[in-house]
Amino acid sequence: AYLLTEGTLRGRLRVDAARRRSPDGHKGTYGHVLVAAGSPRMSGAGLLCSRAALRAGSGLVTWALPAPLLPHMAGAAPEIMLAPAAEGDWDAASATSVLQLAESRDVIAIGPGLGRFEKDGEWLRRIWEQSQCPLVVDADALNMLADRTDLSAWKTRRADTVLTPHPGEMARLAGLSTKEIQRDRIGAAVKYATVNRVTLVLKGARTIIAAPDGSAYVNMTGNAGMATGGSGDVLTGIIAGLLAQGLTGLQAAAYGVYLHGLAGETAAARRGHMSSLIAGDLIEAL
Ligand code: NPW
Ligand code: AMP
Ligand code: MG
Repeated sequence: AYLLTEGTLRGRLRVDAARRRSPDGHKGTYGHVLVAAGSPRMSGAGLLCSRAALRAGSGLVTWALPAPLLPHMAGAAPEIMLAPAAEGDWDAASATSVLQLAESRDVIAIGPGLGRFEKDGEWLRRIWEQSQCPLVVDADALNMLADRTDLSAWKTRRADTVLTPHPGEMARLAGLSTKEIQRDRIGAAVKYATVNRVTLVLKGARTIIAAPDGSAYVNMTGNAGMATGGSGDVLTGIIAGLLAQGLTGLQAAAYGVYLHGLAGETAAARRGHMSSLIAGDLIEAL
């Protein structure tokens, strides 16, 4: 495993070259993120994820959300476009809506605040197999994968796929306890990434980024102030925003985790103490 430093990002991962903003670029140049997230009790997760994608530099963000949320979210963040994708809760038909919306977007971020609405993974499987664009899978969408779904039986995705579990979600994915995951974080992340051919971000202090080829990176940025509700939803948006700008799954995951941690350090310094940090501060610090 490599330490994730600025040198690693610029050198081995070649992130620098992929991050130039062309002087004559327009909003279409920098990609369009589709965020499929949120439910009535967790609308904040979708809002944080969408705002983070914009702050990471994505040109456009559309937030696909359950229709009942729409009147409450209109105006919450005027830069974000809203698309009702489910009549009530996320249901079987909403996968079709997400796929239709994704046709004219460059990346899908899926999972924050969806709630637990379906256990067999079929909903996610449709989006996984039928969408052509890079995919970031987080939170409740990971829990669908974990419910005894054999991911290796799913069709290999043509575009990059990034999974962002925290240790609790990773334990569900791997069928182990959180303690077992924490005992060998690099081993668990590399095994899952190589077997399932995904980029795996195992979050927590010293986040691990594992690539499908078996290489792994250990992030050193961030602080315990980031252990606060919504902080992971922000990371999902950042990684999606970087994918939309043309970074690969591994580049976006590694650079996104690094930036997310740096934002945590900046936000803690601005607040005066890390204990006061909240997830929205990370977005402002970006
Ligand atoms: P324990 O307690 O240590 O055994 P869940 P969630 C473990 C949304 N949100 N190191 C830990 O287990 C999300 O997007 C919405 C070790 C913990 O109890 C999801 O959709 C918000 N263990 C949904 O809520 C803001 C760790 O996992 C368990 C660990 C549920 O997500 C909040 C919790 O995992 C939230 O983001 C670590 N570093 N981290 C909003 N404003 O709308 C976690 N664990 O049960 O998957 O619950 O992560 O809160
Ligand atoms: P989630 O649990 O999905 O909200 O994600 C929490 C986010 O905060 C992840 O990106 C974690 O890596 C980060 N985080 C949580 N605790 C710490 C910590 N003690 N040090 C650094 N980062 C942390
Ligand atoms: Mg989370």
